Amino acid sequence: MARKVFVLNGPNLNSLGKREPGIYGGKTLSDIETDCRTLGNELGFEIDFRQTNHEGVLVDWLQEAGDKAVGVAINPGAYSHTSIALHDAIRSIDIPVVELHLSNIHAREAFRHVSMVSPVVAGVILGFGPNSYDLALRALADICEN
Ligand code: CA2
Repeated sequence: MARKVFVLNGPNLNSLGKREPGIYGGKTLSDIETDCRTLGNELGFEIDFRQTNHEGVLVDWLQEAGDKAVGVAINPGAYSHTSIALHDAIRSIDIPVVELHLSNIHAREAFRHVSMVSPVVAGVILGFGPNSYDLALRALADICEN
């Protein structure tokens, strides 16, 4: 049976592909979901791909992943920079979590330079556009092998 991996997406990522392609790339979130499913098949993962604009929903999904999944790839969107609740939720689960970002948050506004979740994740992938999702899944596959 394929191992379940949650791919979680935070606020405004549902607008991808509609505006700001120069920063985030031209793909929609639906395009990225399709790519994740294709790669998931290759890696032996069953992908559960979700997006919400609500912080508490991300907390609920992280807790759910702790019970059902072998790992999580998460783009927490702007909550990366503010959310102690996400930090605590990630700390509370015993599976690897990879944080990812489409853009290089360190090359942007100062308020994006800090991530509240980075200290409690297995690793961070950023700046590769939609390919950051691909790299995050490959990182999880590597972690789950060892
Ligand atoms: O680079 C990333 O993946 C981010 O997590 C994306 C977030 C941003 O707040 C983070 O600092 C970095 C933004 C999500 C998408 O926002 C859009 C805004 C306008 C049009 C399309 C998407």
